Amino acid sequence: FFLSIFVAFAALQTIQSEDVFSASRTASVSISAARDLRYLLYDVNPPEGFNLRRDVYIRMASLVKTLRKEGDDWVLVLPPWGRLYHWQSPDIHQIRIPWGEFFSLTSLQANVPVIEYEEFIAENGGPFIDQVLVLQNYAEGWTDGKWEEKVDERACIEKLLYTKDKQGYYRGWFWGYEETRARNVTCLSAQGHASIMAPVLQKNFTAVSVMLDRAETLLHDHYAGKDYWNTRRSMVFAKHLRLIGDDFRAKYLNSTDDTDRTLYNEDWTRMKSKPGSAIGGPYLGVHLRRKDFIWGHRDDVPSLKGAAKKIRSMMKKHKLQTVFVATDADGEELRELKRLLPDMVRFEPSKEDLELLRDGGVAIIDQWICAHARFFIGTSVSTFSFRIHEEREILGFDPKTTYNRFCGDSEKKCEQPTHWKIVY
Ligand code: GFB
Repeated sequence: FFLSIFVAFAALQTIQSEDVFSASRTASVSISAARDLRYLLYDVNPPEGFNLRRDVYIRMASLVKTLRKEGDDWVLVLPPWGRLYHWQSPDIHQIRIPWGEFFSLTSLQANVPVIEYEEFIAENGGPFIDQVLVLQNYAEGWTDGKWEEKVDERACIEKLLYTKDKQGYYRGWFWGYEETRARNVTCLSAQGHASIMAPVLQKNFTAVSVMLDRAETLLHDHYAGKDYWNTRRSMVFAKHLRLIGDDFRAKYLNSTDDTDRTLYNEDWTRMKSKPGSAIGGPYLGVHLRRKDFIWGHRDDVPSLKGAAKKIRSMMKKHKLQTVFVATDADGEELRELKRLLPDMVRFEPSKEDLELLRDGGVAIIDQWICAHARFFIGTSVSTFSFRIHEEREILGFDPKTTYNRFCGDSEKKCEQPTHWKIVY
């Protein structure tokens, strides 16, 4: 009896609080008989970077929407950030970072029910995941050269990154949460869009918590469609990062939202700028991707000299005196770049600030500043640049000012990035 009073009271409180964002809980109260609460967790191939992971989030959000349409009360558990290959600033703590440090959680929740991993542990009653599904391709590739959508339980192709402990639980990386363990691990060969997993999660693996590992194996349900854009628009950067970016713009780049016509609405559902309405600050924004992009000797990435030449010609053409450069160039290359462009402006936090912001926060501030520039030029096929394109699209820039990329020094056919228009 006491328990039922307690449950009813808790339910009442949930309803009374009218928290539109905790859709998962309100929905499960009213139709709890029909809809069971289930959790979808996921992780991505370890070497993948920050913005590629943001892309995978969009695919998972789409899957959760499909699952919610067709049955249970699914909630997406946000995989903590950390141990990213590109986040190499020394001596700072970079694991178990919650999404709330980089993104606005209420904004994410207005799109699809999400919770942080630690909230999952609390709700779930412990750090246990019922079922891990390790996604992989088909060992035999496409049969008959024909591509078809399919999912099948198969033997694991690569060495499994999970090991059984003495109690029979599976141990693995689990975002740096050593106490987390899984009850089951199964390999699935999957070929297709994110939502091909929906029937599998409804019929074959019916555990309460299911984690998809190597989630990047799944494709977008509909790249750049309405649902893609809703999720993308809901990925509002955390307010403190936007404010730091805005202060920097005002202080060093003579750029404010009023003069640049880049007024931002915290509530993404109301943010609908007219294309071409934004002017942007009086500077050229540059994203120059280096490191693993040059180590592969790709011919679509310029030398530093080539990049500096292009930057100067763009500044001249657009009558801009200032250039802001976001780059992951390392020591030697950065010195060379500073020699070639002595006046470039960069966001370089002090050691203390870096400890607070971490590499992810700095990446976001770099993107935010590039997103507010009068003109932008990025790096070929870098998802870091792609996310800047989208941010500028949201802010209402003329596509001519956005979809530009550097060409390799001897690249013959230098195709420029595709313009993806927002679907509201
Ligand atoms: O973001 P991301 O997936 O973009 O990965 P790509 C690149 C990482 O490098 C970012 C850092 O997460 C940042 O940590 N980085 C790159 C930068 N450019 C900048 C910059 O201008 N400023 C700051 N602050 N940080 C893909 C990777 O990277 O490239 C893949 O996701 C793989 O794993 C592939 O490495 C070759 O799409 O450019």
